[in-house]
Amino acid sequence: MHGYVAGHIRGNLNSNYQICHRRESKYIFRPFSQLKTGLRKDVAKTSVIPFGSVAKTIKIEVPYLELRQVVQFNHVIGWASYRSENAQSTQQVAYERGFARPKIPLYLDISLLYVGLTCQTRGEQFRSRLVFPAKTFYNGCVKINSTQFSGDQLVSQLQIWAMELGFSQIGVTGVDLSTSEPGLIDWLDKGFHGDMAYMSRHGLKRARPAELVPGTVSVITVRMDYLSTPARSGWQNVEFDRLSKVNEGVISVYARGRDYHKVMRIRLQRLADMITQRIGPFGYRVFTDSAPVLEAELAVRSGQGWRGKHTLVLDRDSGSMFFLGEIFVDIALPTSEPVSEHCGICTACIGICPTQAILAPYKLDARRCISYLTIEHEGAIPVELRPLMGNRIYGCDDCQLICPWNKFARRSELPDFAERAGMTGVHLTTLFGWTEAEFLFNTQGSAIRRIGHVRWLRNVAIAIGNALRTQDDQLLVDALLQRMDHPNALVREHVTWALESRAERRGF
Ligand code: B12
Ligand code: SF4
Ligand code: SF4
Repeated sequence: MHGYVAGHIRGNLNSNYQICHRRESKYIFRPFSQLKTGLRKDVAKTSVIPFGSVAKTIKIEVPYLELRQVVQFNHVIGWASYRSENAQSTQQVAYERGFARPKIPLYLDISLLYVGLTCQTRGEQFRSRLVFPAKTFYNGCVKINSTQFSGDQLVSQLQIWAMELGFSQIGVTGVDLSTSEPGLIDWLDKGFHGDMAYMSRHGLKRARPAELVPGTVSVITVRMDYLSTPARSGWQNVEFDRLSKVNEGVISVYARGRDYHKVMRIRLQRLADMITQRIGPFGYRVFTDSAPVLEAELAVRSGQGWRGKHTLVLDRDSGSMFFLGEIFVDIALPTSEPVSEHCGICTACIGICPTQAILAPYKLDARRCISYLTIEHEGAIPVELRPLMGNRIYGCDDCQLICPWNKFARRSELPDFAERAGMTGVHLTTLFGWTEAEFLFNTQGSAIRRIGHVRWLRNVAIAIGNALRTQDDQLLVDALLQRMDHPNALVREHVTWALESRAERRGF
């Protein structure tokens, strides 16, 4: 280690020490032995060893040292490298900010703890944490703002808070998703994202949390169950039955309550606030399906479940009927273990997909997925896929309904996800008859609102067309005829297609 400390330490200590090669920087830590911090006498006199063991620091500049309750440093960390899982973020941050030398967050073993450190560089605040050993010489705990905790304790506490907030589980993972990058690149190269431009816009940032939010060293992942029907055995059959009622529109289970983006975001923010109250200010950002983040990959790495062959995350205790969310944090937390995968030889989700969107295990061509077609896709729905969509007018659940693990899907306790009136069992003519104002009113606070009235009519027109393939129904025909003059060409084209579906049934 080679370093330079030009520091002023309040509380009796002034230091201006040169740290030379092989000379332990005990001077940095000498203050500990002189402080009245409440630490017990049996705390060993410290050295820099725990620090150096994880941060292979080549050069350290500590121009200013300020001693508060424990120790806080405002300093610049020079050229350094450290645990391989963070090397990537080091480079990314350095590159992004145009640093001549990487500025890094310090990262220590999970058994080690940290106190606040703020690294000020070029007027930008690059927050990170200086980690101090817990078990090694602090009797397993560190005082921060008069509060004692260990990393493990904090994560256990997080789990409790998370439950209180309606999450089902939390996990923690690091920021290295480099092994997911080839899969992401391949998926984009094949054009599987269709016209979801936001999927390609940010390139590999999606797989690089520390590039998206510089300073991120850990990711807290959460999941939230959303099934609103009683999680009795057979809920899947109830949903399958809906698909056979061709005159009714089927809205995907996840979209029948309040928009999950809102529900999750508010609660993630509360969770972050609770952490702040506990450990003091720290750097973070909350996400749920709201930014370029590989949420499923983070979830899997943090033990929320395994990847099903339909690409969703599922778990033995909860199936896959849950949403994912994350808090990117600039503090190093102990990571949770991934779980083993339990798909075995099952391929039920692949087989049942109405549009064969799952080309192979873990390989989904979004352009064929009904969820994409009804929600994300703006233009005309490919004619060859329309008959395969049946009465699914918003999203699709088939690959989840067939999954044996979803017998164990859990019911959400949150009133937000309670099924709203008019979301199931509604005749297609009613849904198609909604004016724009009625559409906006009926979908207030719901994710459905995002697609807008035109796409809604497009989707329902296809469902009506498909119903007319199986039966004669003048009500449905009349509903279509009333939309023949719709000002939007997309709607008119789908109405025409739906009317022509009658002829196909008759074999003309
Ligand atoms: C884009 C998107 C879609 C697209 C594309 C879906 C997809 N599978 O990519 C469309 C519109 C089709 C879609 C549909 C749905 N979605 Co969506 N979607 C997303 C979004 C925004 C990004 C997903 C993504 O990154 N795709 C890009 C590709 C590259 O990712 P990938 O398929 O995971 O690719 C990886 C694998 O192929 C892997 N890989 C390659 N080979 C192999 C081999 C093995 C062995 C393994 C393990 C992996 C592997 O490498 C790739 C890189 O990691 C996420 C939110 C987010 N920000 O992450 C939600 C998200 C995935 N969706 C979600 C949901 C709920 C759905 C729907 C169920 C909604 C519905 N009912 O209609 C459907 C399900 C369809 C399905 N079978 O996936 C949830 C999933 C929750 C869960 N339990 O997993 C998410 C996480 C949103 C959230 N915050 O909760 N979605
Ligand atoms: S249906 Fe079968 S293959 Fe698909 S996710 Fe469930 S267990 Fe895995
Ligand atoms: S959501 Fe539906 S269309 Fe999409 S992959 Fe699953 S079964 Fe196929």
